[in-house]
Amino acid sequence: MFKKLALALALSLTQGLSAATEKPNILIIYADDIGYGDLSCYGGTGAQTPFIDRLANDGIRFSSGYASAATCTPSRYSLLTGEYAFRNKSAKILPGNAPLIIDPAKPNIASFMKDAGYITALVGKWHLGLGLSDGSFDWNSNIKPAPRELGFDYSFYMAATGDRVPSVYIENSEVVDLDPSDPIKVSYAKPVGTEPTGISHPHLLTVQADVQHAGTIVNGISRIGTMTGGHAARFKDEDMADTYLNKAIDFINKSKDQPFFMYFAAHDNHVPRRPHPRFQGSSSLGPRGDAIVQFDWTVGKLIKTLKANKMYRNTLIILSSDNGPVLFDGYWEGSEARNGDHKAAGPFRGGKYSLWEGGTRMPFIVSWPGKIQSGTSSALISQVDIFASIATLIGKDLPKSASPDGQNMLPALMGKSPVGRDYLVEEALSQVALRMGDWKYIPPGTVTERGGLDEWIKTPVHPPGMLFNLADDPGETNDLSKQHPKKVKAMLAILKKEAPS
Ligand code: NG6
Ligand code: CA
Repeated sequence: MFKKLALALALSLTQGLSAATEKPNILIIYADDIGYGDLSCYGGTGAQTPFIDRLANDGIRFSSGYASAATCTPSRYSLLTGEYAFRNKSAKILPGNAPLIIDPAKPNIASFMKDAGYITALVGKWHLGLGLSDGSFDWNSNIKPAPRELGFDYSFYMAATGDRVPSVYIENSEVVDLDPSDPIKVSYAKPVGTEPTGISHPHLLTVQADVQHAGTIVNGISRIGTMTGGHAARFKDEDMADTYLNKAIDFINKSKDQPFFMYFAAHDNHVPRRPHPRFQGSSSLGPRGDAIVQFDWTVGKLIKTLKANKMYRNTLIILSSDNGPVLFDGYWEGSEARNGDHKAAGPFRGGKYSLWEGGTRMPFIVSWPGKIQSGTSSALISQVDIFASIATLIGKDLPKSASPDGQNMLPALMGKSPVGRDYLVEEALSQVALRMGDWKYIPPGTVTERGGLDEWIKTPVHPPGMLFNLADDPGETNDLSKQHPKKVKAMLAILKKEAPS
């Protein structure tokens, strides 16, 4: 009798466990504009990130993990669809009133996970457009198609970026706290309304901005674009990290009976950098570093929530960023002056907007304490692979049209194999380059990167292009194209095939 009971118990335990481990919770934590060298576990010195360092310690820290592009919209597009963003001509940095650029009729990672029995959520920055392009879109009624139509059961987000109007949150299909008698209008072309802007009322600003960021003033900060109405709905930048975190915590707490998939897309450390005052002075870098510390703290709280729910061991966490770092990005916040020796892009050249490695080489950490041994990996992997890899993980076939560019990198992501992709395409401002093995090839054209305050550096790339050996030369300073013409030819041919212009 006792034996039988014990056997039954053991059996149900193993069955329960295997059912649970087959479908782990999946949490993608996506930072904004945090560079390869910004986190202390990647050698960052200006801001300490103890919670992320511990996550990396529990899991695998990748040294060749990539965002698909050096700006936000295209990287996010690739992450959610498994398609290189250069295949979609609309996948460029979008204004706040752009139509949705992901086709709800095609599978994406959220719809796929929902179909697989997951409860799905988006919390944070969206920046992939909303509504249709036929002029029917209205901020004041049902916002559609939106993340919900793409398969997110729950969504709490801002439309674009912190520095673009409308400066409001949206929950599912409605602007949060919208007063119908104060409707929202948004424009990026001809200004709407008569509210103070950075140009008309510069004395109201709490931070000076460049001319592109000189639109409507919200919370003392002028934004890109103009808006009227929605006064009760406008967000306070200082509370944004806490607001997103609390929504994510609520979602996790409510997801006990069903595995969850959450895409948590933080604002930090995009501009405007207004971390909560309790983080003020927490780094040596000024607001930019304080926002990194705030991001780290947020990660710590998410992990604490998982642990409190006994979910941590059965949650696959992927932490990365959408593009490389930038110090000055429109507001005089003092990031240049305060940077000191901190190397935001680590050993790499360039950063946000740039085809140099700093644009797309990202911090990339994967943790699943129940399943993954800790370590580091130099496997070549891209965020475009996450969709296909997760599909393999949960054992569900990808629909035919899904994830055209993603490869199953599960063995590499789980630390079971040191081998990743043979090659991948890097994109910056619609230009492309190829990483293959240790080599990087940049075709003829121009490489753009942010210079000092409000400046751009443009480096011409003459035929036959530039070739670097990243193992010896991570800073891309020594062009070897003349020494290796065959390699140049072979890599150009692959690039032409992968990314026909
Ligand atoms: C640029 C903005 C920059 C930032 C970026 C988007 C100007 C001059 N610069 O156009 O401040 O908002 O778009 O960043 O307007 S991203 O991380 O979302 O791609
Ligand atoms: Ca970004």
